[in-house]
Amino acid sequence: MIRSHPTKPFDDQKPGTSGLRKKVRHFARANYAENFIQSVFDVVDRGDNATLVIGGDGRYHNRAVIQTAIRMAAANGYARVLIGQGGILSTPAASHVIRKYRASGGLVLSASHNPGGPDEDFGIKYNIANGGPAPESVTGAIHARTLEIDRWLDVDAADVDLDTIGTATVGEMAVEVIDPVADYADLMEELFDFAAIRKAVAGGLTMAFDAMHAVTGPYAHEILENRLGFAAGTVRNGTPLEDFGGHHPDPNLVHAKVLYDLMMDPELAPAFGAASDGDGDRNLIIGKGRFITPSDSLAMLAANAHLAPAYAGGLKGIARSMPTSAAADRVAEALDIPVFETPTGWKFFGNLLDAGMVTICGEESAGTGSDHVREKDGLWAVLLWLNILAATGKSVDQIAREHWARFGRNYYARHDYEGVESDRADALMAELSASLGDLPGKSFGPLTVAQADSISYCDPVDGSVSENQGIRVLFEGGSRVVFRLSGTGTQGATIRVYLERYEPAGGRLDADTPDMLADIIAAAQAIAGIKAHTGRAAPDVVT
Ligand code: G16
Repeated sequence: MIRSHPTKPFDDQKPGTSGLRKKVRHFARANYAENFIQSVFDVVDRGDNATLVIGGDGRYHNRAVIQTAIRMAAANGYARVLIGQGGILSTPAASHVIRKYRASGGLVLSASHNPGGPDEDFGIKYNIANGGPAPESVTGAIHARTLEIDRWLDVDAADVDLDTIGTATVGEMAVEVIDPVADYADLMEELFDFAAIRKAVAGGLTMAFDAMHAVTGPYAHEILENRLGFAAGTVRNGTPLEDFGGHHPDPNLVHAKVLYDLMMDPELAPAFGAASDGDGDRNLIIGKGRFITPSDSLAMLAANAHLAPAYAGGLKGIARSMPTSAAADRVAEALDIPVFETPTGWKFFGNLLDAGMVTICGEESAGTGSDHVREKDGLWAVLLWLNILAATGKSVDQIAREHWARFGRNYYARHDYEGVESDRADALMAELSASLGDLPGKSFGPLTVAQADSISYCDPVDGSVSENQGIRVLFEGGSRVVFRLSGTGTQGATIRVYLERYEPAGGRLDADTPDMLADIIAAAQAIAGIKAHTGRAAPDVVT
């Protein structure tokens, strides 16, 4: 029997860059998750006999929300729900399952790279039938619905056993608990030359993969150790834990420092090191003695993708988010294919991928992916790197050096100021916006501003316009600084400052990044008055 529960709207359920993210305690309040899920069900396209995928990264509160979502889906007329065993589906695996089983959409329960546990973060994101994050037209409709919702529906049913693969019935709806790894691992085996990688492994290729106690552990065990033959122990921290072992599952140089230190150790480092985040969509790539920035990784993967079977026919185009360095643009130019610059957020790549205009996409925030799914995909990037290493027999360092010698090098860093009072961060951005017209022609040390603007994006496929997507200051000679507020935090505001300097082929290609960026960092301070606004003398995280 369907039950209708009266409720009142919450005024803070506007989805951010990647869905609704809040502290667990905030999410666990009466009606909070229910209102959001009901708002999704009330507005999304699903037709008759719809299938819904529910996946999560295994963080604290995952199982409780899954049981709620199952009862609500049954009351809202879904015919079938697919759930990963244990409530687990990495975000890229969820995207694949939505596409493969022709689901009308999916609920992805994750706060990505944010910490987990009773005092940490939780999130819900809705993905549409193409497997990708809902576009702004849909998230806008969901948000509007949250502001007027007055009831949510469920059925009276016991919890489903999430740990046993099989089928159950809730109300009139079928619930299928599926193997979360198999479909995804099979897809990877179709895309990449597993035989060549296996041969390289047998020939001595070694690696360390840090799953950060997050969702990729089971995927990495199956693919890297079982299918590709890497030694047991290659996958570290491979058991998903509800609190990620108390760590921050963000694969960057700060939170994956143990891996970084290992890879910089000339005696102990394996040939290749990688990590992934809470929900498995981000990646960190480090060769022995050589860290690869996410922006460079996108460019190097694009330049070498033809070595993997799925991309042997070439790429249709490349897309990158605006704060991502322009390294990939030079590859696109050499390949004579188009490059698209989108706002931050994977959802902006969806239309380009669906329209067949691009094959590979990437973001500075450690996300890279292709048209195989509609999410960024951490293990996919790792496997494409492995495929390239196996096909060329070169080291990561060699591939990087040869790339820079050919295309030049985009020195790049991101400075994050975290937990800033929202008012102060807003004031900084407002003042910066107001000063944009005065900046062109002004000099900061050796740098002169060529152009300064606030980014707005017109989607080339559907013509939709997204405004205020960050502030960009371009200097003469191709250096650049971008300022934007993070859309994924749950506490105060995070100011992100993206710094980039291009050094052409034949220039200084092996200098230290902080040295190369020093003038731009000083200019960014002067332009935005970060210290005056935030009281912070230095960023909290540099990646
Ligand atoms: C999400 C989006 C990414 C985006 C990132 C930006 O990542 O999926 O496409 O690059 O947010 O984060 P911020 O707004 O904090 O800079 P994720 O991994 O959190 O889903």
